[in-house]
Amino acid sequence: MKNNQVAIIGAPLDLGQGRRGTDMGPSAVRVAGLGTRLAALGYQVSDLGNIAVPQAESVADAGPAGAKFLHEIAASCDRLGGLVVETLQHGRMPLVLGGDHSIAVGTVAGVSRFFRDRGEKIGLLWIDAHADMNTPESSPSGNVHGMPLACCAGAGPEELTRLFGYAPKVDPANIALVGIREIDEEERATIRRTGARAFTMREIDERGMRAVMEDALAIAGGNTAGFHLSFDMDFVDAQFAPGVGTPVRGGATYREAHLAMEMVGDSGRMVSAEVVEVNPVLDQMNRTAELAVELILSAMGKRIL
Ligand SMILES: [Mn+2]
Repeated sequence: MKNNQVAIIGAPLDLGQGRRGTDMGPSAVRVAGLGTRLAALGYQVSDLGNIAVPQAESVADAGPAGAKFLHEIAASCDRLGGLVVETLQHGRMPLVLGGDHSIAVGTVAGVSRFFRDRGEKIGLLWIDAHADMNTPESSPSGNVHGMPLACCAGAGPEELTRLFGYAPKVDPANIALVGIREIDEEERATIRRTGARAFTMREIDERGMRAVMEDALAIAGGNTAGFHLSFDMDFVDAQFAPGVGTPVRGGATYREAHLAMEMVGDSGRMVSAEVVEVNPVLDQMNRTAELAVELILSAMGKRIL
């Protein structure tokens, strides 16, 4: 599946979460040298710029309390998904920079749709401290960035789940969720109901990152055209990735995160990727964006030796 052509797409959305600033994420990751470092690794890189997204200050009515800014987020995801489809049609691998995690609804919709049109299905590797499996009914905050994985699995507001006219975007049998350590009470039910496989931090502690990633890659990569990687920077412990909106202690170490991404690179089955929730307002000297670039490089095949 190795594709030498990569297209960077910025999705500077921050409507999906309460702590503002992820709209600056794409810029921070570019400033950390993503494009030139991918080129140094041998990729042909094009940067498609940022998709247009509304600013919170320009939206008069935030809409439903259970899913704030739902209409604006759905419109942004529709736009992003369309660009992702086009990118794949041009033979390029989409690499999307968030933005809060709600943009994944658009990215995954685009990748899913491209392969669906060819009679193929994709897997989904979701790396995150949270399960992102809330629905407007279960969400304590109404922030959509806590819902995108549920949406990809077909649960949630129709405006998001039925983007491009069908649901689910990914068969839950091919969804692997790695790194979770903070779940809302009612979210557990959605995880069980969808049947997605969740690997908790406890499981990583007990079995080790290598064993967990082997299983996760088999779930997302088995019987599919390949998988999409959705990487939330809050997976990594806040001591290495302080610039995220919802840090949770007990995250992956620097090396655990790299090992996970090196195994993604070794698998050769990643068809698209996104890195989300980089928040420069909360960061220290762009450390989190720099780590994001390093981890992307590992997933794209960078090796120590
Ligand atoms: Mn997330």
